[in-house]
Amino acid sequence: MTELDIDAERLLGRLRTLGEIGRDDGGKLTRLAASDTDRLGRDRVGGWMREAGLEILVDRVGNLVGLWRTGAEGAAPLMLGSHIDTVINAGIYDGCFGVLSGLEVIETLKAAGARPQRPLAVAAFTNEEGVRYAPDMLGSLAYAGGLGVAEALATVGTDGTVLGEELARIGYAGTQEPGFLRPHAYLEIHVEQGPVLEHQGIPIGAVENVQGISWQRVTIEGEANHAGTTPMRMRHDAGQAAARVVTFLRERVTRGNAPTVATVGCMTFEPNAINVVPSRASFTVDLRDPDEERLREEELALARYLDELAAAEGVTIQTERLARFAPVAFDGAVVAAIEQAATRRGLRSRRMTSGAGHDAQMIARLCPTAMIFVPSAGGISHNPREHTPAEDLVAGANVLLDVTRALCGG
Ligand code: HGY
Ligand code: MN
Ligand code: MN
Repeated sequence: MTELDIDAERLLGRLRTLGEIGRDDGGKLTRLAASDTDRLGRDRVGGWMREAGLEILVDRVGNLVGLWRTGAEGAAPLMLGSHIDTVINAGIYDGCFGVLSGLEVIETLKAAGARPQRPLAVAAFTNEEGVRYAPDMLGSLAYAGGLGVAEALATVGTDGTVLGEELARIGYAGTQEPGFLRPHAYLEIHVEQGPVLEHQGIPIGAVENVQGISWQRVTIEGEANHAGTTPMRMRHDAGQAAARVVTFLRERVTRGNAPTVATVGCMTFEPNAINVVPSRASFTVDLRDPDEERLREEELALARYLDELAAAEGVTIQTERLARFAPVAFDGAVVAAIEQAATRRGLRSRRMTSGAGHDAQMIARLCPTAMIFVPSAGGISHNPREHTPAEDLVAGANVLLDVTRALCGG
């Protein structure tokens, strides 16, 4: 296979440009799914896809796809992609690196006069982050047939908006049915968002599986009372009960050496007044584990603890499931192709598990799928300090190019 390289300056420049879209007056970057800033990001990426001569296709849940109709008539496309929606106060690489690298690979092949044996597509999936609308990976889940379109569009956000209405408002309520292109294979490149590659000095991760995810919202109803006059033993303090759950989770998942992780990322009290015992606490629990059995055990242990807590504190506790995805194993042949491509470029690689959820976790239901990771500085992500050195970004994108060529004869 003749050596071909991506256009590093074009890729890095686009990452910086997209990374400026959606910053607030304080410079914080936030492009929540189907928001006005998400629209601006979509418009920018769709413009680059159009300039590259790709056909732009949008499905009913807003998944944005650029398609190069080439190769054998009727052949299933090789799909690249990720997401461009972000968390709150985000970095510029999470998701965006995957979409822009996929576009860069296609543009490089087109410019080189390559003649792939199959079409090439690059997708930006809706609402991968799940910050505004749960579950996360909603767009790719719908694309893979794991969530009905009507149900997806009826999803109510944390701000009370309805996803379908918001997609229509920003002009991305497309007409294609999710899954309209069934990929031959799917490849996603992503920053690792963890410390492993950097710590080991390895530039390429050949991701062979993604851990399972369990999201739920817990609501504790206690009794408002006077902070000064109510004896401690007479309180039904929803805030105190919530704090005990947070401590329980930390102590439970750190008691052994299992890789289970637990996070309480959102918490609100009512009436949220300095001198009122909280009557209500609402918070989210994010549990993850690469082993389905262990994940289920952790969910059950939490449920048991909530029952005990309700009795002990004299409160009522309700839970609402927000997302639940089993661990996913990727395709061994595609993982091997990633390792071979890295080796051919003289790059060390290692097989690894993804701690974060990804669209690939959903598209793996449709076709052979795998991911490429590049190192994250300090293992940091979901944080404006998220960073990956340019040489690692370019090396990763070149490996994506080579695997793409290997998979579609480009
Ligand atoms: O939550 C996740 O793992 C991903 O960032 N949506
Ligand atoms: Mn991501
Ligand atoms: Mn993310």
